[in-house]
Amino acid sequence: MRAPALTALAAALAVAGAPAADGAVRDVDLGGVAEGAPSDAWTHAFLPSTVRVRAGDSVRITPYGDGVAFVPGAGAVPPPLVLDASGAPVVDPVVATRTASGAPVVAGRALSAGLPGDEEPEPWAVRFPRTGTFIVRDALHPGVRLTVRVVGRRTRVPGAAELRAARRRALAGALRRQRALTRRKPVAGRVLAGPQDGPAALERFVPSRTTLRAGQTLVLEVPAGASSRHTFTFGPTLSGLEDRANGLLTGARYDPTLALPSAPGDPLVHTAAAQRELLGTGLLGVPGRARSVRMRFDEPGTFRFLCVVHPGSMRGTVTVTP
Ligand SMILES: [Cu+2]
Repeated sequence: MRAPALTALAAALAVAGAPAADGAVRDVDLGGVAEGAPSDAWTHAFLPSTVRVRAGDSVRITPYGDGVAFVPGAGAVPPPLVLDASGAPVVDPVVATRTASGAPVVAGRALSAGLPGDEEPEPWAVRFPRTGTFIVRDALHPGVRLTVRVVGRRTRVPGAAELRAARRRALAGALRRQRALTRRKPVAGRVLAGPQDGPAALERFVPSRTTLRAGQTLVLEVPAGASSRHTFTFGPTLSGLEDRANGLLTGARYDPTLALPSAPGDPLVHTAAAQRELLGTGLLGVPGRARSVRMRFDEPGTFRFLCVVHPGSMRGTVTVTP
């Protein structure tokens, strides 16, 4: 959440740095889903992912969800998460701080739409005064990038209608992949968080219900090259966990007790007592962390878990029989 004073300042700067009157403004979406997509579908992409504009034009990026549009300074691309001295993942402050909408791209200076707060994220524009090829990234979702080709003022560039059509095509392509993902079969002994195919992803566990015998071990994993961060977190009640997890990203810092593994060891050992406390994998696949962990279930019962990054949609159940 941003302080009100800062928000007012940002608004004032946004007006001061509004796109130049002589430049066109071209719209690009960050994320979004097509109508008819599975309810937990997500698209990790700029739509479209390439745009051609003239020098002096602006690209206005509308985020749908928790993406953060980010223009790296020359040679400096901070990872979405860095580990602080205690080993807890922290969002880089350069990423966390919103710069004025409409600001020009200047060599060596990073521009960021800032972290999403409690309110609906607002569109954020970047002006491209000079010709060349520029990359805008989603700072929170690795691999998600927008290529902006800035050409001379006499070169033809796509108009707003062409861009709209390109957005629709990109969404339709993602929808096909999202539907195919819903048909993907679970792998025995494993639970996958957030299946993904290219830009198409589902915010769910596959399978969402698993049954095994006491003493058996599950592999809990995220896909290779996943754009999203996920955890497997067991706790006494899902609503209590969800309360703790909500707003995980509204500060510049993850709650380390949720973001880090709650216990050492491989495998993590699940017991009824551990479930009453908190048993979590922490964020899987962040730099320096594995993308899978093993968890052994020692006591019979039915145990629910969720992902602290997506607590509303990503929930699952493990049933342990004697
Ligand atoms: Cu998740």
